Formats: sequence, C-alpha cells, structure tokens
Amino acid sequence: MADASLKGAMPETHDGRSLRIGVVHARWNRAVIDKLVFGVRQALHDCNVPNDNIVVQTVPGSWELPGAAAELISGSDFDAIIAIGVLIKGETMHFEYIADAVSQGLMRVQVDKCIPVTFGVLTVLTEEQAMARAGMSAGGHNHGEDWGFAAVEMGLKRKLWRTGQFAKRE
Ligand code: RBF
Repeated sequence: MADASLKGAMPETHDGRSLRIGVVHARWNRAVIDKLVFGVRQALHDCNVPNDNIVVQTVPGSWELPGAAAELISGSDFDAIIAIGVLIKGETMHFEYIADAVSQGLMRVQVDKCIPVTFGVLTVLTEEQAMARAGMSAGGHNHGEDWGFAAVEMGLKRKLWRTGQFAKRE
C-alpha cells in the first residue's frame, strides 16, 4: 500500500455509475479552467459516471458560481455539484472580496440545499501558481481530478446517509 500522503486526501475511486453530476465553471482564466474541467471529467470517467449524466454549464466569473450552483440544484436532481473558478490576485481588493464571497457562498449552498458542492476554486497569487495546480507545469498536479473524485464520493455517501446506511468502518 502507498504511504499515506501528508498533504491532501488520498483520492478514492468509487463507483459513480448511478450519479448525476453538475459542473459549473467560470470563464475567467479560461486556459487554466479548461485543464481543470478536463481533470474533473477524467476523474468522473474513472468512476464510471456516464457522460450523459454529466452536465457542464458556464458562468462569466467566479462571483456567479454560488448563485449558479443553487439554480442548478433547484432545477434538476443532481447528486453533487462541482463549482470551478480561478481567481488570480490583482492590484486591487477584488480578489479578496470575490474569494471570500464565493467560498462562503458555495458552502452556504451545499449546507442549505443538502447537496455536496465541491470547492473547485483556485485562489492564487500568480498565473504560475494557477498553472501548477491545473497540472500545466512540471511537477504540478491537476486538482480537477481531486474535485471529481470528491464529488463522486460525497454524492454516493449522501445517497447512503439519507437512507440511514452507514459504513461499519472505513
Ligand atoms: N472572475 C474570476 O473568475 N477570476 C478572476 O480572477 C476575476 N478577477 C476579476 C477582477 C476584476 C477587477 C473584476 C471586476 C472581476 C473579476 N472577475 C474574476 C469576474 C467576477 O467574478 C464577475 O464575473 C464579475 O465581477 C461580474 O459579476
């Protein structure tokens, strides 16, 4: 067995063939976003989520993600939502306001709606940091994959927990 990682959850592959997953992504910093969405799709595919059960929608920027996640949940029976954005710090205070509002907003949606909303928002200081976290540079890792695995795990656990089924031991 591989050594337990110090940083990050060990990704778990669950059987997601019964799941419907909504993906909503911002269009700012599109090159990085596209890689992250690719990573998400890869993980969902690895978990056997059927392509027809994956709905991908876009919004202008990260600010729009919480409202869009809430609308997607209201409009359809998704088991989990993956919200993806890339916030890169600029010269003004925009980054701080948007990052804070979006993280609080996505958490609020998942708790209020009782649907897992994966936090797929990079909040980085430089483009290089964003690219490394989308697997676009040497030694980097595509965090989109982790978000896909997390959404499948939480979507399945939600289904079980809602019907009073609990794992004996993990
Ligand atoms: N949206 C992002 O997803 N990432 C960004 O880095 C980002 N930076 C922004 C910087 C400024 C100065 C402004 C005005 C908007 C920015 N946005 C960004 C867009 C924001 O999330 C939203 O789409 C717009 O403000 C419209 O509501």
